[in-house]
Amino acid sequence: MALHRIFRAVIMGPPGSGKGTVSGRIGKSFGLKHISSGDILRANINAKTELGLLMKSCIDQGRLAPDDIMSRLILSDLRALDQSAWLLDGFPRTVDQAESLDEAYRLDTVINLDVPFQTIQQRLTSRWTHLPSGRVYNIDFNPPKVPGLDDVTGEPLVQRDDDTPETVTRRLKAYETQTEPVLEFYRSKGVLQTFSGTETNKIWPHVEAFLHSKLPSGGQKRA
Ligand code: G5P
Ligand code: MG
Repeated sequence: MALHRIFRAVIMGPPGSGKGTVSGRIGKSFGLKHISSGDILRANINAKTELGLLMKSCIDQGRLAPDDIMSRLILSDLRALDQSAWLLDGFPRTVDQAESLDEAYRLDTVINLDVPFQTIQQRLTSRWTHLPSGRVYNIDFNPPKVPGLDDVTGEPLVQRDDDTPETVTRRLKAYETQTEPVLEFYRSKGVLQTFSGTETNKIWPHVEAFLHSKLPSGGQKRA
């Protein structure tokens, strides 16, 4: 890869596989800008924007938002980023969305977190989120320093409305039927890199080593 090219990557994996957690580490180590479609939607819901009001019931029920809305939203955010290297989390989630992204950008890699469904269910019901930043905690895995408060800002943490056991089951079903085909889309393009495991701390060193091989120069780091 030419060193001057802007690095563009996607992170995929079922709900709760650790996309947000791993993206935070990638952001810190490699300076890629983390764009999470779920965080963007939740920020809109929180701010009661027209989009947020429209999407709330969809998300709360564990269903995917419509492709045309999501593609327009994310592609316009990416255009605004201009020359920054980025990591997309939660988009694309359907083959239709993957095709829209493909028309606009060439990806350097797609990191796929392959975590068994059995591992996931319990993680999500004990997740706490700082909505403004998207930082995630877990009562067992990475608890906040002060219970209920974000480590960085001290603001309150909340539980996501779609982290109930029934909704998590629906989200996993949507992943199986609508998102898994996207893995094949990227496999056929030769950019899919899969990391399997049940613990983020064991998966992370492999992701880190892989990205070091793709981004060898410190000059590639972006703040
Ligand atoms: P999101 O926001 O994209 P999901 O469902 O894809 O949501 P989610 O739930 O955000 O994914 P994640 O980011 O993969 O999960 O995982 P995470 O938050 O890092 O980790 C989950 C929990 O496990 C955390 O508490 C973390 O601390 C803990 N954890 C991590 N690693 C470990 C470990 O090793 N051990 C343990 N014990 N715990 C660990 O999308 C939400 C909704 O928005 C809509 C859809 O309705 C979607 O359902 N949406 C879209 N709709 C259409 N198209 C799109 N492109 C859309 N994007 C979003
Ligand atoms: Mg997430």
